[in-house]
Amino acid sequence: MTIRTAEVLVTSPGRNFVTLRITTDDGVVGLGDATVNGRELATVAYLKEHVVPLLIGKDEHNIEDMWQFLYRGAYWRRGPITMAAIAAVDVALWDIKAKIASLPLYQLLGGASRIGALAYGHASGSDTESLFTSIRNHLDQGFKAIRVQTGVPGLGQIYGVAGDQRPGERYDYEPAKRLPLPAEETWDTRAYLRHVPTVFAAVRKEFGPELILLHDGHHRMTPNQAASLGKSLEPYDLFWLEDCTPGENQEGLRRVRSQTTTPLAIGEVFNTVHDYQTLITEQLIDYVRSAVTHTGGISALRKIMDFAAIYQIKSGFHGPTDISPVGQAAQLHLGMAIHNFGIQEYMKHSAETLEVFQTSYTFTDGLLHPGNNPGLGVDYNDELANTFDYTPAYLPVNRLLDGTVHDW
Ligand code: GCO
Ligand code: MG
Repeated sequence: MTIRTAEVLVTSPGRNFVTLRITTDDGVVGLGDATVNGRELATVAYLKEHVVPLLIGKDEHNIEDMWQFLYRGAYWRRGPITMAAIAAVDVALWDIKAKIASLPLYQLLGGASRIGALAYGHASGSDTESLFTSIRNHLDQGFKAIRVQTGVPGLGQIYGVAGDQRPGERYDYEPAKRLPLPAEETWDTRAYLRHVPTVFAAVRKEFGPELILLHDGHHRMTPNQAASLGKSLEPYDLFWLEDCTPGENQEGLRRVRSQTTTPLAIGEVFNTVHDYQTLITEQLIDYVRSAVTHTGGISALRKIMDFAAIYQIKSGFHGPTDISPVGQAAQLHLGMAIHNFGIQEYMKHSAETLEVFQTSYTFTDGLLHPGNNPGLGVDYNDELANTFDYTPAYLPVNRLLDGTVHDW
């Protein structure tokens, strides 16, 4: 049994996706996601030029050996492009293996540890009224856990805040814009720190103590500012405060941790277990935010989660719309199987995207269910995909009031 072909597919149903499709000589097809938002063609080149030629004729069953061959064999280690390319191969091979076994993938990872995966959606609003409308729309869709992002008085468009919603409207937030140059936003951390606790106070007052609430700081604070925000949010009982400070300064989290009991989540921009070493062994975080897509695939993220389990740290895999339905399905199967599952981010893909990628996963009563199709449960519609041409898009750039570039 060998790999016959490996194709790199690019489609853009409203936003760009990169997919690897591996086919065996028996005609079994596996899919993997290699989308790196705003840098898509880098993984396309990495896969086409440097990975695909290594796959042809290899035994599709030797997933771990293939992972090690691609990781160690590159000599140049880590980084989002390398690890997304390896992830695409890893996930496609897991998809093939499960299809050959005629089982949904989570069965090969140990079987179901729960009835479904608790998922959180993204609510936002430029002011309290529009935020409440957005929260109500999420509750109407069945969400039991909701991320809350808000505009800050005096600042314009900022991270995480979509256009204001009307009742019943679908949340549609995609920060990467199809512009020749990145959009630029303005940021003021002091204004943000003053405003955010007042918003959570209002949300708790309106929606009560039970609703699970999350918030993303998106790497914009120093450890000291993050500690102060964590403390001021304690009365509102957050499920987590995410990326309160850039995670590559792992030691900086000691300061935050010693000052606040607000749970912390980090890791959406990490790509290996080494990025987590201090954070996990010193229990400086509560949730691992990595996506299967950006962390070398199911094989590698499984190892991170087993390592984290020893320290009572749980999963909160990154699931915005820039993780394709293939990547989302992969982490849903992993989340079903591991014991230390925490929550799954779930920003619904657009209708067009879900016609290109037909998924077996469903969302009911706040939980995601992977479905019973063999493998990942995702089919790729070539004919439709080919009608959506790649269009360059950039994530925004942030500047402080004096023009200094800041974390976005
Ligand atoms: C999240 C993330 C995303 C990122 C996006 C960048 O928590 O979902 O922070 O919103 O900004 O993935 O491409
Ligand atoms: Mg985030």
